[in-house]
Parts: sequence; structure tokens; C-alpha cells
Amino acid sequence: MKKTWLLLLTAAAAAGAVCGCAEQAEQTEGLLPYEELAEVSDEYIVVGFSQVGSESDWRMANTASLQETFTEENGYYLLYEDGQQKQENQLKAVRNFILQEVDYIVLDPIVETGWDGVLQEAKDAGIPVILSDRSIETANEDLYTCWVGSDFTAEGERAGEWLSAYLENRGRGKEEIRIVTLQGTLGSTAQIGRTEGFARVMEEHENWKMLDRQSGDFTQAKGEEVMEQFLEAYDDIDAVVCENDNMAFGAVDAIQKAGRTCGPDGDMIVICFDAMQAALEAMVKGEINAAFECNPLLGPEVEEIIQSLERGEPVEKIRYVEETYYDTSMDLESILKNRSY
Ligand code: GYE
Repeated sequence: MKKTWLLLLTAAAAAGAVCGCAEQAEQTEGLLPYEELAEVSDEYIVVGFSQVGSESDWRMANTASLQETFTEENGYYLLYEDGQQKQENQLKAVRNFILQEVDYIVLDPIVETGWDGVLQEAKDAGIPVILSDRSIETANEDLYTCWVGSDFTAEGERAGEWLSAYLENRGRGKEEIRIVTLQGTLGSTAQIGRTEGFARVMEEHENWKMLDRQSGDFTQAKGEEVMEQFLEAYDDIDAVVCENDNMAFGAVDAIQKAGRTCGPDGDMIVICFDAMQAALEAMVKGEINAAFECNPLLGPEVEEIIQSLERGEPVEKIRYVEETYYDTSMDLESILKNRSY
């Protein structure tokens, strides 16, 4: 826990020497003052958390979960950096954490590629990196300690299987089913897994046709825009797959503005991933048919990993969280009463 914070000053000075003053200012911006760091490093486990952004309800709940877990009362000092949906911001945040000699880096990587360099720097500095929520693609798995998150491919398959059973129950099992997908941020683990899982189930259904797939970047505003384009381009859409809740809210808005209907009593089936409270409420209103859960409460999971590492115990390389799904055939009002996200 105790580190030589003096190195921070030396490293910052070295950064200035190689990249010039403007860049030095940028590099060291956001760093804690030396005195404060020296104090917290003695007393707390210092955790640097580089978050993707604040693009969705899921993301807000996920940030809150880590912030509520890594508190000073619990023995942690949390350095939180919002990447604002830009990988370059996250790379800078991780480099700052390395300069600050944090004890652990928690990284939620926006996309899977492009991390090897910075993770090698963390490894060289002896700082364990825990990937939370999204993962990375690398030839060298030793660059990170472990990953905790969702099995996104299983989520995608669950959605496909749900759609198959739903259509079958309504006597539409053999009908041509025209589908559009609002994808998440392209290249992110959540997008890749959900797209792939759903595609696996599609392969078993020759009568399902994917008309189009486009990214709405996991936001409500872009979800609405993409759905508007789909509605203009295709007359007969049977099902809309939204790779998160917020894009589904945008899609529902677009559908209603176009004078069309969706949900269990409408002409378009809408399904989404995350299943946050607002999605369950939209199901109660009859706007969305089903939501496939993605658990945002990763703070306690990451803490368990850190505690194992503190005790010198080995940790599993991949740790998946438990998840389920909800649809309008369930008693959603009661489920909502006991739901924490
Ligand atoms: O589904 C979406 C968020 O990576 C699981 O990111 C996460 C996804 C989540 O923006 O709402």
C-alpha cells in the first residue's frame, strides 16, 4: 500500500522533458497534489477507476456501485475518471493512475482493442489491472489480472431464444420475421457479445431476416435517430433488437412519433438489454416486450477481487455475474418493488 510518491514528481518532470510543457500540463492535469497523495497512500488502498462515460442508466448505476463500495469508510481512496466515451481519455486516465502509483487500476474499456501499450506500462509499474464490465482483446492475457462482468454472448442468445419461443407461442414460428438491430458502441464487449449471441440463434431460423444493423452508441438520442432511419427505409419491421435499454427508449419514441405502435399489443416487438428499472416500467406501460438483464452492481465484485489480491490469494481470470430476463407475462410491478436497479 505504501509507495514512494516522490516518483510521481520525477515521472511528471520526465514526461515534461520528453513531450514539452503543454503536454506536461495535460499529462499531470487531474493528478492529486503530492501532500494529499502521500497522506492517502499511508491510510487507504488507493484505487484508480477509469469509467467509460455516463451514456446510459446502466452506466450511472455501475459508477454509483463502485463509488459506494470504494469509500474511505471501507478503507479505500478512489480516484474516479469519466472517459466521456473516448478511449483517448481513458488512456490518459490510466497513465495518470500509473504516475500516481495507485495500488489497483480498475478499467472499464470502451472498446476491446488498443490497450496493450498502456497495460504494459501498468504491468511494468507493478500495478494490477482489473477489467470491470467490458473486456479487451489482446495476445497477452498477462497484461491484466482478471475481468469481471457479464456473459454478453449468453445475453444475446437468451434474447434470441426468447424471441423464438414468443413467436412460436403466437403461431408465428414459420412466418418471415423482419428484424432491425440498434447496436451498442461498435467494438465494445457488450456490443460484440450481444450481436454474436443473437446471430447464433438467428442461424437456426431461416425465416428470420436481419434487415439492418446500426450503432446507436448506447444512447437514447442516437437510438431514436437510428430508429427514425430504419422506419423510413423499411415498411415492415417485425422486431427491434436494442442492445441497451436507453436505445430502446429512443426507438420507442421514434416509433410513436411516426404514428406506429410497438410492445405486446403493437405491430413491432421491442427487446432490449440491461433491464434497469425504467425498462421494466416501459414494459408495464406496454412499450417494450422483454428486457435481458445485465447486472451493473460490480463494485462489491471488484472489491472481493481486491481483497483476495491483498491476501495474496489467486483470483479467477474471468468472473461472470448472474443474470436473468423479464417480459410482460411476469408480475413486473412486484419485481419493481424489490429491484435495486
Ligand atoms: O449495456 C449499456 C452501457 O457495457 C454492459 O454499456 C455495458 C453497456 C450497457 O452503456 O447500457
